[in-house]
Amino acid sequence: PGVIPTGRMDVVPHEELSPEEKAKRLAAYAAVDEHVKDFHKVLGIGSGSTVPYVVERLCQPPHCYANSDRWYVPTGFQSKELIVKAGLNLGDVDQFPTIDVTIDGADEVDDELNAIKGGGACQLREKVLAEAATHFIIVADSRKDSHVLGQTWKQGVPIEVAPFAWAKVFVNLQKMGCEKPTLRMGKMKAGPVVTDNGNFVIDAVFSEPYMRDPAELLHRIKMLTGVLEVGLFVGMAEAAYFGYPDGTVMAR
Ligand code: ABF
Repeated sequence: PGVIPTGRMDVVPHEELSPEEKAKRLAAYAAVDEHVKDFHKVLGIGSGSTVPYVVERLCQPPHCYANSDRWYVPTGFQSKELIVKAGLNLGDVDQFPTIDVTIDGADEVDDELNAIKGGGACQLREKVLAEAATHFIIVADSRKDSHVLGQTWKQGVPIEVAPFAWAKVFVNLQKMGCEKPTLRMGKMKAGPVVTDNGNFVIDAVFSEPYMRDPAELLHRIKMLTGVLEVGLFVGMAEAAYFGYPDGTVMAR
């Protein structure tokens, strides 16, 4: 009583959502309820189609009561729009180099909570926000849950590269054993996808033996000059929440 909830979002009734969307919403709500505390002053907001449900939850009681003194840091254009449209305080990582909790989606998560991220071409900012966070939490639907990376996400490891260096990195990846590097193109194929940081993305498919040691693969790719960030998030996540179409959520 006496406290005005801040933050606004239109909430689609649960029964109107598809089973996949319901699963994403339930995973996001469970992660927020478990990991966001009233005293947290800075939250990192990731990218993708699951994260809008994170923001939705943060705009509901009891979380919304903390919104007026809390700052939200986005991983890219999409999450910035989400934060602004929800009426939340928009911050940046140079203002808040330490974040209490970052919640983000993933393309695939293995048994050790290592993840492939970057299907939305935001992996550089996503990794900065994951590393800046005291607690990094993944939210996803059950299709992302995997034993070994590369089993369900067949598009390859997203690698953000300086535009000037993309062809050289491409050759480096082939020499390293990458089966199929692809320069990611825009929808109309008129030119490469350009990230929020003005860079290109190479999607690099590696066979299972490489994917079984994501730490080593990450290290080798990162050493290539021109590579700005690799969409392998190794040993970063504290927990992952997977929503299932039957309405259950599994946390690991
Ligand atoms: C971001 O959004 C990315 O790292 C990943 O590519 C994607 C996951 O999106 P979704 O929640 O739509 O599956 O988190």
